[in-house]
Amino acid sequence: MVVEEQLLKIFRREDGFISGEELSQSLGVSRSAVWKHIEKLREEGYEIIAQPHTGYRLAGLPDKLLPAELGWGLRTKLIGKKIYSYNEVDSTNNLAWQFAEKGEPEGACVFAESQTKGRGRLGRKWFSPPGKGVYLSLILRPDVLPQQAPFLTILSAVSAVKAVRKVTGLSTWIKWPNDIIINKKKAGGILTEMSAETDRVKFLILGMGINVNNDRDSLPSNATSLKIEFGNPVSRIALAQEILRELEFHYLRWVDGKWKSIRGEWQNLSETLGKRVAVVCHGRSVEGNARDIDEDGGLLLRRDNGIIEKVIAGDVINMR
Ligand code: BT5
Repeated sequence: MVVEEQLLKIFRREDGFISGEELSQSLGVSRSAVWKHIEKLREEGYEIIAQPHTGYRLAGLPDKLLPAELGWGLRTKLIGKKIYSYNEVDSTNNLAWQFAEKGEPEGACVFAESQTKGRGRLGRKWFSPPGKGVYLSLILRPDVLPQQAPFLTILSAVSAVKAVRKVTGLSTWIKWPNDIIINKKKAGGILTEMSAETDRVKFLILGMGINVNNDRDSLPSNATSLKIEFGNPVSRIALAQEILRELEFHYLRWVDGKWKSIRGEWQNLSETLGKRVAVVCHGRSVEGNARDIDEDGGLLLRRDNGIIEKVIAGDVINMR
């Protein structure tokens, strides 16, 4: 463990002033080294008070998605066991993809404060201003068939909605397949990408973006943020941790073959189910009543001629 992480652990355990002498003994470094590590933590945004003859005290945490903050009290077995955080990246999905190709194990997660080329589906842009949202990408290596991969988007949407509800109490919904909706506006989105052979998934990258503390002027029209809806800023750390916990719970159930129980939750959280919709995909539009989802995460539409048609991707337009 790096010395800064050890220092944070001690500060959190003691919850008061600790002398430089005690710190230097616990860490096994000189007192001037202690001071240097404290300076490093301050540079990261930790507020540390130094009082002559008394010592140091942790007085404030940075509003940043740092591994030490995200990992503190997380208590997951798999998801987020390894966390990478960056100030700025092109896209967390790109970086996670590169890590996965180099053999990074399942459960590793990449966070960024901002993205210069945040992506949605079909190369669309994902607006990712610094310090406002949660932008994360997770490396997963499930033993499923490539055509089942879209179900990861379903379970991730369930996880995100449950996490937002837990942390804010806001009435939050899923628009099939990947939108997180509050008050009919988009507060988040999911982008699942896959590296696969014909009959084998090599890895999946689960990308998720949630607008947390954006004000109206820092969002596209028809988008919203948790702060706008909640009325107060929301802790990005608390939200990100809850997302990781929910993802672990649902992902482990999925790989255990229990997709039906996740479908049950999706049905309760979906704003698409039971509606008359048109799903537009590559210029083709299919209209019908949204009846259910299946094992592959596909949407089952009942056409006017009574036939059930399965759509596997697309944008949903609510017809009434
Ligand atoms: C999505 O695509 O909703 C998937 C978004 C995934 C973003 C995450 S952030 C971490 C990871 N790294 C990445 O590079 N991406 C993932 P889609 O359903 O295609 O929606 C894209 C559309 O949403 C855009 O065309 C805009 O209309 C709208 N949009 C863009 N930025 C938005 C934002 N911040 N909030 C709400 N809507 C937005």
